[in-house]
Amino acid sequence: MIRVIGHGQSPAGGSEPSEAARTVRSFCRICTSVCGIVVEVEGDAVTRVRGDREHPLSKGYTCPKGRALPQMHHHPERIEHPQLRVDGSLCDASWEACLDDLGTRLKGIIDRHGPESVGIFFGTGVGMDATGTRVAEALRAAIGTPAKFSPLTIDGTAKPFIADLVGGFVGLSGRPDYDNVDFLLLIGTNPMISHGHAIAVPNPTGTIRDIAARGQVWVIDPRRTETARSATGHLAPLPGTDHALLAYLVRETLCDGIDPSVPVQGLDELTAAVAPFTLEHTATSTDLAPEDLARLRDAVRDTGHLAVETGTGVTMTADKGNVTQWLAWVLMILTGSMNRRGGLWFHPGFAYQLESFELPISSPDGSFGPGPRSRPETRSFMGEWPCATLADEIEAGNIRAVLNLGGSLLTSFPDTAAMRSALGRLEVLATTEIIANDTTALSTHVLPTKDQLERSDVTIWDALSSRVSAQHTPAVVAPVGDRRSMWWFLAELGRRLGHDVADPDQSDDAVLAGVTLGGRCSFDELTRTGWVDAGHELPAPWVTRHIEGMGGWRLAPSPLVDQLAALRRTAPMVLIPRRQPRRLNAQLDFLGDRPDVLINPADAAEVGVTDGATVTVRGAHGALTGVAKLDPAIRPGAISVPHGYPECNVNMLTNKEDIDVMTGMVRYSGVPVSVEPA
Ligand SMILES: Nc1nc2c(c(=O)[nH]1)N[C@H]1C(S)=C(S)[C@@H](COP(=O)(O)OP(=O)(O)OC[C@H]3O[C@@H](n4cnc5c(=O)[nH]c(N)nc54)[C@H](O)[C@@H]3O)O[C@H]1N2
Ligand SMILES: Nc1nc2c(c(=O)[nH]1)N[C@H]1C(S)=C(S)[C@@H](COP(=O)(O)OP(=O)(O)OC[C@H]3O[C@@H](n4cnc5c(=O)[nH]c(N)nc54)[C@H](O)[C@@H]3O)O[C@H]1N2
Ligand code: SF4
Ligand SMILES: [Mo]
Repeated sequence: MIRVIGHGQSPAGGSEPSEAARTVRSFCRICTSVCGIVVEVEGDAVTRVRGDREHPLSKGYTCPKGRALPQMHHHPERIEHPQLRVDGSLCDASWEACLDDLGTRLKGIIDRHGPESVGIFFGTGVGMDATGTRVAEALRAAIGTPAKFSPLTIDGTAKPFIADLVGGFVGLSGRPDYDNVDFLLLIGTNPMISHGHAIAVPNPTGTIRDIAARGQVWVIDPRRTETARSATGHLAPLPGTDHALLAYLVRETLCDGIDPSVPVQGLDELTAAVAPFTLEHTATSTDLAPEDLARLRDAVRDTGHLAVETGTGVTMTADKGNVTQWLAWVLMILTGSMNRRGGLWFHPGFAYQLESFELPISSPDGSFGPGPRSRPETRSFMGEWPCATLADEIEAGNIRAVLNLGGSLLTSFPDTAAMRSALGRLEVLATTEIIANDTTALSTHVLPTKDQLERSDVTIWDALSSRVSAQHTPAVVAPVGDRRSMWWFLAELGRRLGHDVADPDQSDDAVLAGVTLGGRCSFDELTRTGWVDAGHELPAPWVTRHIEGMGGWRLAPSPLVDQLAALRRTAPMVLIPRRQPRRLNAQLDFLGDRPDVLINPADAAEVGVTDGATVTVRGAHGALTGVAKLDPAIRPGAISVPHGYPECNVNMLTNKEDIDVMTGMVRYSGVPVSVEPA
């Protein structure tokens, strides 16, 4: 069923739009919740963003980040003109001069060193730009470089990896049936602040409170988070021990007997793999009281069906992320919660329409390709090289040019010192940006692209959306200065390299019309209505068909069984990540969130640190200085520092060698550190 909802330029109930002051309906593209917004504009000034009460999905909800779009647009450091590095300094230049220089240099590099000498980072800034992403992918393919990088390997490979191994298809994107679930187990995710990891949880406060009111919400997190405070249960294990907690629950579920109607394979291997995880063993490894673990087990036993959702607190623990995500899926499979109401549903994609064809069945060993030469222990996964290898590939002289499409490389990649030194060696570092930062300061070419209010757009990551739906927005304001569309820049660059990836003379809307909607609706219909919802069936026959065709869910893929058996203990003091309400990664710095170093009062007392004191946090290769906040809400042994700050840069503590050998995922949680007064 396709439902369309009206989408006017001026929301009903608003005053008549005048030339000077007008309101435009749009949707926020800061995060994947894609809330409906109403943007107030006076002349060139964006004066206010508020929630669109008539929006079918968000119904007026927004968060402080979306409401900060006017300040983002009017940021004092916004980039309005192309810049070219001449004699060591960045100078304003024309697009023509920048493109010609960049084209000539890239062509020379490719001629001398081959296509793999060009690395491309698909950062968060291109991730919500539909035409930018599409044309960037076309240009990457035309150049023929395998050196593609994206937040996939700094955010969480575990989710698609487990879909591939256990579900037999990397594109199985599971999401709790938030509307109907009665038992929600959240592990290492704080949706109240993040609005979900990878998949969107719009209006998380309402969603979590509703579930807690009708059933149970349990949060597993070393910190008593905003979400934990609204939950019915919270356990704070040692960081990096969630796999043990889940293995215990799986072991108990197996002892109780499982739903015989669910097709599975590998039951004996699974039973053997979780056998060591008795109550006593698990209580010791997680540092949880046996009574608390038993309480959770009883709650799971009583509920029948449940949904388990994980976040970066799981996916960022490198090797442990895979086994934890695996056991989370296994718990849902064994309780018959997969592909059913009140459990987990799988997004068919609005454009991709996974239900319309026979899904290929992947290898139980994982689908990998060759990795970069400088790091022979790594492989490519989903067509990408691990972010952890970029610095080494540059140092080895294999990568000589980087196209950084909306990325904050110095704050988001591991090992800041190594990254800074590697980026400095590049012949070309071309960055498309909207606001100057420490990465643009190192770049050879800075290309100012349209921000989200300056471009028409459609939603592209439809499998991350909470509905099977698509949205469209017109451009709200004209681009400032010389800003151009990301796609246009890439098309012009392509032309200079001899590739026809898009006609640069087209309009934005012509390119947007070519972004596939998979035939669920026409582009005209979407621009007219703004929002199209295709709905979904639960259970979904396409999932049932695929799993049966595979011979049942693969409960015990051998790479995971081996990883579980080989896991080592976490260090006594570790760094864990956290998101903040008024920031997105390195963005929205003007909203005032601070990089407080959260430390348990008992840990602080042991090392002589007081509240508000300046502390040094030391990792394997570097240290950072920050302000300690003594916080009883964080458990002993864990230090929480957010990322995205150029000065107090948490990636001074991370290590590009410390990765999951299966997927190349960086360890950003459970990083061994020590703390001392500065
Ligand atoms: N230690 C540690 N490191 C981490 C993390 C962690 O928790 N700990 N988290 C990781 C995660 S989950 C992620 S996703 C990555 C994020 O890594 P990045 O994608 O590098 O992070 P952002 O800071 O979001 O950078 C996006 C950049 O795009 C720019 N931008 C915004 N809108 C636009 C636009 O419309 N067009 C263009 N051209 N640019 C735009 C912004 O100004 C910003 O500089 O960082 C990772 N790094
Ligand atoms: N406001 C805001 N929203 C965001 C972002 C942002 O920067 N700000 N970033 C966006 C991005 S790029 C992403 S990837 C998502 C991430 O979304 P989430 O994964 O929900 O991110 P966090 O809110 O950091 O939640 C991770 C939680 O894991 C806990 N944790 C750390 N280590 C462990 C562990 O070993 N075990 C367990 N059980 N828990 C652990 C942390 O204490 C933290 O509460 O958020 C997105 N949304
Ligand atoms: S939750 Fe906030 S940042 Fe995300 S789309 Fe909605 S308003 Fe934008
Ligand atoms: Mo992320």
